Amino acid sequence: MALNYAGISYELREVSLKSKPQEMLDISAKGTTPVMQIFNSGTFNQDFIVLEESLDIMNWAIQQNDPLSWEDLPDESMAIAKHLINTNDHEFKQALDRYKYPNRFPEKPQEFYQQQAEEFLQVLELQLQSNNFLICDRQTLADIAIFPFVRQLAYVNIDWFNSSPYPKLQQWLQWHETSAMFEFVMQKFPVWSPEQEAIVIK
Ligand SMILES: N[C@@H](CCC(=O)N[C@@H](CS)C(=O)NCC(=O)O)C(=O)O
Repeated sequence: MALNYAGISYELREVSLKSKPQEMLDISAKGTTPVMQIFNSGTFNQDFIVLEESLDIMNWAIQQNDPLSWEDLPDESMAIAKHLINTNDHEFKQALDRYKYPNRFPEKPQEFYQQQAEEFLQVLELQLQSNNFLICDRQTLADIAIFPFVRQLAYVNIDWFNSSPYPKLQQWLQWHETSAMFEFVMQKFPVWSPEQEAIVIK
């Protein structure tokens, strides 16, 4: 979404996590997606850098072009955004994984992990009481970094989520899910193979 927002054209290689291509592991032994290889333009020897974390990819994209000022925020708002993203990527993500796959974490019942995850939902709901988006009255990087994870949580038990006491969060999720940008990036592509013609996203 950040690449699309920044208007960056790139070659997309869809990967099956069950069968990671050697070409991916050669540039990133960590073996997680997304991973982005960026070639330095204007060099004769194929210099490149590799970004292995989605947040790094997002920040890189916005550094190239930030048309709607996703990162042009007052210091205080920026600090809140960073804090929310950090809580999302650590505490919330951990609770979400346990809530999503309770069989893999039999130490505690699923409700326990749901309650852990809900602590973050409450924080988000509070943020959304003053604005329609997490940081201010427009979409910023924090919304984009966090909403896919709230979406994952919602669909573990959508009836529960829709009847949960988080009406602002429900509206916020629905807004993002139905946005043109999200629909664009959710297009499905065949798994990459070296023989296939490059899929270039413009
Ligand atoms: N913090 C990383 C997490 C990346 C991550 O865990 N990605 C998952 C897919 S969404 C993955 O590649 N898992 C490795 C595997 O299943 O082998 C990021 O945001 O880039």
